[in-house]
Amino acid sequence: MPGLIAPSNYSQEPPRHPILQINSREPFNAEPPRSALISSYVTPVDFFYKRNHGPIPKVDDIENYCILIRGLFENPKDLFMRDIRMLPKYNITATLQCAGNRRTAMSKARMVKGVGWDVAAIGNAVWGGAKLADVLELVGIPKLTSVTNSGGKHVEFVSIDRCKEENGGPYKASIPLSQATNPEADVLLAYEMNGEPLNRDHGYPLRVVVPGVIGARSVKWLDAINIIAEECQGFFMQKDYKMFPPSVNWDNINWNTRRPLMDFPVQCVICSLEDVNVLKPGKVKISGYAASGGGRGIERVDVSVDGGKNWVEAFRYQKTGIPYIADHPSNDKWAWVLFEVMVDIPHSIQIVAKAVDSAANVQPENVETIWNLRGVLNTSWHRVDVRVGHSNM
Ligand SMILES: Nc1nc2c(c(=O)[nH]1)N[C@H]1C(S)=C(S)[C@@H](COP(=O)(O)O)O[C@H]1N2
Ligand SMILES: [Mo]
Repeated sequence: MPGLIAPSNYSQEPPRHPILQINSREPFNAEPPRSALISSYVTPVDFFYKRNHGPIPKVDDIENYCILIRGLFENPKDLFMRDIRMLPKYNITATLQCAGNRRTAMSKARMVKGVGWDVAAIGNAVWGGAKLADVLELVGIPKLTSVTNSGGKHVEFVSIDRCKEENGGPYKASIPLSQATNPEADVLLAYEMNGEPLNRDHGYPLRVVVPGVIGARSVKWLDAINIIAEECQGFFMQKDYKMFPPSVNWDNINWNTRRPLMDFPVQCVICSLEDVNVLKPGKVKISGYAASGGGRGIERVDVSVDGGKNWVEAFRYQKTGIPYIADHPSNDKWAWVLFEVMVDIPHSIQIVAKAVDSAANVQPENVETIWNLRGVLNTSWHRVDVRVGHSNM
């Protein structure tokens, strides 16, 4: 691991913005207040959720930092930052969402195991870096390869952080080689976030960004890339980040029966209101975010002010004031869509939001139907309660 070191304790953590709500301190897991997410289409780095499984690595010698590319192909190679920077640079706007986003709400239906996240384990950033397809081409693996001559079918990303789930070993994950070598999948080795060098929390000096896929596959502090025959056998691919039916519990779970989660499903959240609100009767602007995985756009966001009986369609945008059209070529296809709608609130009610993506996928009405013991992918209709009171309340 040239140039990059992994502290074994939490004495060298980077500074963080006080606005973040801390869900766990060691490892550091934090999210902004939900209202901070809708103040801009691109989430400021300071407000972007931070999801870690160990102490934050440190660069001690950037000149010597290199990633080792090894495995089932002809010419193993070490690539330095200058090699990565020599490749064409792309700026891709992509939303990263933790599979555990909205876990706390799932836990209320029935207990789940995992870090408690409210609704802000998600953020939208402009990631700058080289395409993985170009990096792999540089080491001799052509674009659009799904299997190498020596049988490589998956691309494993290995970090250097020390995770207790890996018994002190590094975080790792993999994606299919066909996705990695497809330039249109926009998988990046990113060295910038919102035009600045990545900071330590988000993977300095180099991280993977797999757009449209749960955040867990976007490995930070990249140390090595392995071309392998089977998907990565690490904890976070095999014993975590999988979705089980509601009937599976900790006594009957068999991890081998499920595939690792990849694309995230359609999601939407109201960010202008908390779970419970006291408002004056009258007009209220409801706003939030909607996103879907796999590059699918947001076809519609529906808002109800009577608990889901009647619905109005919200205005959607990525660029302020410009209507968003799902599947339009000028959209950021990997990025979330913000929505807003004015509604009239005459009395105490439940406000609900749900989105539909460009493949007509819809969100499930209730969290109970998608409950799973790890509390992943809570994409149920987002509900907030409004109690109408008077200003002196
Ligand atoms: N090396 C490493 N990469 C990692 C993780 C980690 O703990 N270690 N966490 C993953 C998870 S679960 C998520 S959701 C995202 C979070 O990225 P962020 O902290 O930049 O928001 O990073 C992923 N990459
Ligand atoms: Mo995550």
